[in-house]
Amino acid sequence: MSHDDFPTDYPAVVTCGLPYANGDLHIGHLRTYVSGDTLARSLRRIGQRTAFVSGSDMHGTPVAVNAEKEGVTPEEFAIDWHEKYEATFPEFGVEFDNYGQTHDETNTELTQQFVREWIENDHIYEKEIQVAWDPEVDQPLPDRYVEGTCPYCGEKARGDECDEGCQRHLEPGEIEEPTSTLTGNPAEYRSREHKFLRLSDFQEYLKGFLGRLEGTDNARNQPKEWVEGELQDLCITRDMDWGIDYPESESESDDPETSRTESDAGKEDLVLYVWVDAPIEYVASTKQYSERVGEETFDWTEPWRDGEGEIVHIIGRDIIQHHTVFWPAMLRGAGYNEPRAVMASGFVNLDGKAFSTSRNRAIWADDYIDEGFDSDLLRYYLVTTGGFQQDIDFSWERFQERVNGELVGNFGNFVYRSLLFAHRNFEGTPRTEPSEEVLSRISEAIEEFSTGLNDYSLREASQAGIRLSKFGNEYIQRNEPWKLVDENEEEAAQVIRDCVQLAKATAVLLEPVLPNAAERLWNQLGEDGSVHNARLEACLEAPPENFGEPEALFEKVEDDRVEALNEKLAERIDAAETSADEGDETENAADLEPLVNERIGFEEFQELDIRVGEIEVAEGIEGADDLARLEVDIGVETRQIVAGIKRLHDLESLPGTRVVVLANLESAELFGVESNGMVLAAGEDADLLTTLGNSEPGTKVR
Ligand code: B3M
Ligand code: ZN
Repeated sequence: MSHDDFPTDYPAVVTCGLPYANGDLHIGHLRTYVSGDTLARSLRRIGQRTAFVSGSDMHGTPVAVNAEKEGVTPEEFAIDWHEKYEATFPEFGVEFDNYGQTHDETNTELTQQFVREWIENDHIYEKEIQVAWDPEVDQPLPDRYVEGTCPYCGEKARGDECDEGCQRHLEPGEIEEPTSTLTGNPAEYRSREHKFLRLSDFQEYLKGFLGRLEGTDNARNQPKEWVEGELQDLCITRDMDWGIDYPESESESDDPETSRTESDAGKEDLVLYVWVDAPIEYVASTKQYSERVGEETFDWTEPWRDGEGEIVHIIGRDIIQHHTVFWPAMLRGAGYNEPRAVMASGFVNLDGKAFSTSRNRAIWADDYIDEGFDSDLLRYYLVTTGGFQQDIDFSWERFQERVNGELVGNFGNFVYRSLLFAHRNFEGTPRTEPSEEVLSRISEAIEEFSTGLNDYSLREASQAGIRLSKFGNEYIQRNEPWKLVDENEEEAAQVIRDCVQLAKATAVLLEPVLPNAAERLWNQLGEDGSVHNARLEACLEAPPENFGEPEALFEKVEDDRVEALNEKLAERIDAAETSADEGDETENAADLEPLVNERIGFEEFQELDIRVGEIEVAEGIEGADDLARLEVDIGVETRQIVAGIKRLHDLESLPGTRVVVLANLESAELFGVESNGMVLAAGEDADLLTTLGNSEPGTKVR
């Protein structure tokens, strides 16, 4: 790999985290896939040879548990979902070069080869460990078959992941107070032999690797503390029969007659941990792509093993540890190349709260498509709302605002008026050269696009085209071609020539995020071929001389539509809640903390110095998953306050927000940052308290 700017001389591989083949996709999942697709398209725009691959994650307890609920085999269950995903991604313009699945032959073989390499390189050992066991059904409880408490942060955790807390991977036996998800019984422990990958062999390597790693800050920084401390070895086998078999050693597997099959007795229930074969699918999927297009076009061994290449992983922020610690060690241990970058995205919330698939509180991929919206609109929202690492909020109001403001009002409006004017007055592109001013503004946009891309900021790269169309609108407004047509036709021709060039440039620049609209625009311009194959240089090349009457690129989202969408959503959530409540009527009341019975006197209350404040600065604290550093103006002075809101709020949108601050709380130091006061917030979601009127900062709360 190089650390040169893109485009480089080597082939790139862009991957997206594999979705577990176990249920419907929602727009939170889509954020990763749309971003991966946008990145791959962007790299191609600048001339980087790129393979874009992923696949379905078929194994592991996330699949087995859900299959069991449905009463089907994990294989049948996973295949159904895999086929569903294969059909869904293209509906959102997500066009993988190869979309495989972890249970196929390519991945099975490759995974077993990886493990053999580790064995050969002496990175594997066997150890007896205590695994959770359900005494009632007399079976082992791997991963999601147990729930309990995270030993690191104390949050509720399930099996192998602290999904609601610190997001750390948990090794078998680590979860505290484990209970079986099969029967609800407290789990017991049994000893079993398991295989381990000695991660400590890679400690020094990983430290160096993290120093080289590119991508988003969260992926580069969060793992540092994990590799500084003692590295726990990774248990790579599980007591299950759904998965890829732990491979025989070379000598035993030489004879195909004796090689193990799923039905073999003895160790039949020991398969590889899902996190072993899942990332190897990145390689397997690239291999399948090579096999399909031919090695002359794309040789998978070049980026992955025998040559050089630019491997970029796009994932959700909950699987950073797997991609920046386990995976590089796995690659290294088998003699493969390391990734160049990991981009870890934040989650998508709904009206400020996390999606809850069990409560049907989500925007499902299918529902979006059924509404008949162009997938470009959602792509635009997902890629350009907030920074990549931040959690972003989805609401139909904001969706409407972004679509109507930026896509209809700015981009759509600019190209429509330009092309319509050009068509009516010049039957297409006026026969003159574009002006220097416009050419240099386009070059600037090209530069912004490349810089954004090289900074791994898809939002910045995408905004280059949007800013260019904004410039276009101002350019038209300033030059008033509708007046010039009668007064000075030559000047009018110049202005319109410039606008048509700008329109063409926006098509190329916005193709990665808005592939459908860009193609429509390309066709309206009378261009040959497809905008999907156009390079950035095309922004500066002359458009065809003739084209027909344009059509609006986007439709406005009307208020009553938003109302209807909100109603549908609320009905759906209500219905899910009612059915959940029927199952457990006391749940809601039980969710609330009991009232405190002891009363306090008014004087005691008066000792609290509570003030109105205004957030001036909000930024994440490096290395801390949840903490943000705020500067809050409390009238008399500006306070630095540390608040646990990093993951729960879009920090960029906070400056200017009025909050309520407990000013005389004793100071404390968190992650090396001094905190002077407390910003008051409600509940687990840290819903920030604010004022109803606009009380000035410093006003005392009584
Ligand atoms: N299947 C899904 C997740 O944990 C998991 C990703 C695998 S990526 C190699 O988000
Ligand atoms: Zn935790």
